[in-house]
Formats: sequence, structure tokens, C-alpha cells
Amino acid sequence: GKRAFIAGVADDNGYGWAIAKSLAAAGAEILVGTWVPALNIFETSLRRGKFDESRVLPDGSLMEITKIYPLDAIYDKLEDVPEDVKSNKRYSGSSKWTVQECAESVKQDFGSIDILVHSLANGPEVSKPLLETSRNGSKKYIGRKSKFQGSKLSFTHVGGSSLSLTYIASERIIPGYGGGMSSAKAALESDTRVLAFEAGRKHRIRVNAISAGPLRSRAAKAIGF
Ligand code: ZID
Repeated sequence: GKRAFIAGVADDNGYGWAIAKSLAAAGAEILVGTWVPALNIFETSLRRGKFDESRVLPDGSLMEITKIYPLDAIYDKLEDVPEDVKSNKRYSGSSKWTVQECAESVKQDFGSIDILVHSLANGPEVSKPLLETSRNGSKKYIGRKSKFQGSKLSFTHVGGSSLSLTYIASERIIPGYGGGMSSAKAALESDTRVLAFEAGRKHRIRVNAISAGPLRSRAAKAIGF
């Protein structure tokens, strides 16, 4: 079977969870990356059976998550993490949650993965129109998207597939899709093409993005969609 790492699962409402379920139903082993501040509640809820109903697969069995990794995709490596974040009590209880460390942990634990899903969302200024978005706000979002895709999560030696979620606001004006998220999706789509070319030639890894339809996830509620 294939092994999938899905970044961006912290409840059972988002795309990450739904994709994890589909992959599990198709026989894949599921690893997830969960935003550090959301890790505790996600693990607790999972343990207490809060998601059991939504864990049911078409064959009646429950989706198993082999391992949950703490992740904050804003940071590439430990040196990038500011002191106040390191010592923040929402972060200090976990370790190895930068992109690079997380990738290393997965490699140590499992050797390699076959499928990488990027299902992260969190623009710091999402509710602001682009006109009022700070350079920092949009830069943060863009950086995160492309960095994660380009990260060195170790794929199976040859082959493998990476998937991101995008939105048509990259190409057309969708009022309310603010905070530089439209720019981030445009960058993501461009990165997807370039990375598909580069990683395809170099490692035979496929890089794709799906333009998603509306889903009332936590992130979608935050922007009032
Ligand atoms: P979600 O909140 O379920 O998932 C986002 C996850 O990212 C959460 O688990 C967060 O904890 C996690 N996260 C945030 N910041 C970080 C971080 N720094 N490090 C690690 N994890 C972090 O939301 P979702 O499932 O909606 O989002 C998943 C992907 O789908 C995102 O890339 C979205 O942009 C994309 N997407 C979602 C929708 C939607 O409707 N939910 C649409 C298009 C794309 C969309 O907005 N019509 C209107 C709107 C839309 C489509 C059609």
C-alpha cells in the first residue's frame, strides 16, 4: 500500500480530513501533520471518540491515523523560530515541528512517503481586502505555500505524488477572498507548474493542485464563506 502524509488536519471538517479518508479507503496508510496549537485538542478529541462517526470508511471500518506529527509550516527550520514562539506554552510542549524537522521525523519513522497533501490554510489578514493587506500579511501566506511544497519530505525513491488545494480567486476577482490569499493561490499555482516540471524530471514526482469547491471548514468560516 501507499503511505500518505497529509498536512493540515486538526478536525473532521476540512479538506485534509476528507482527503485522508479517501486515501485510507483506497488502502493508504495515513500520517498527518497538525498545527502545533491545535494538536492537543485534536489528539484528545480523536482519543475520546469525538470523530468516530466521521472516521467510518465505506467498508464500515474506522480510518486509522498511524501517526500525528506536530507541524508549523511557517517555519522551515528551528533557527527560524523566534524565542517567544519557542517558549510559548502552546508550542513548548511539542518539538520538531518545523517543516524540516517534521520531514526528518517522518523519514526516520517510515523511510519515505508516496503521497504528500498540502491542505493548509491560515492567512493572518484574510478578512482584509488586498488594498488594506500589509506586505507582511501576504508574504507570510505565500511563503508558507510554496515552501511546504518544495520541502524535502522524502518521497519513495522514484515516483510519488504531491497535491495542494487552490481556489479560482487566483485568476478571477472573488470579493472577500482577502489578505493576500488570492496572491498566494496564484503563486501556488505557478509553483505547482514549475515544481511539476522540475520534480517530475528530477525525481518522477507528480505535483498537482486541485481547485476546490466550497466546504464549510474552519478556515472557510473564518473568511465568512
Ligand atoms: P481547514 O481549516 O480545515 O484546514 C486548514 C488547516 O491548516 C487547519 O487544520 C489548520 O490548523 C492548519 N494550519 C493553519 N496554519 C498552519 C501552519 N502554520 N502550520 C500547519 N498547519 C496550519 O480548512 P480547509 O480544509 O478549507 O483548507 C484546506 C485547503 O483547501 C486550503 O489550502 C484552502 O485554501 C483550500 N480551499 C478551501 C476552500 C473551502 O471552501 N474550504 C476553498 C478553496 C480552497 C474555498 O475557499 N467557493 C468559495 C470558497 C472556496 C471554494 C469555492
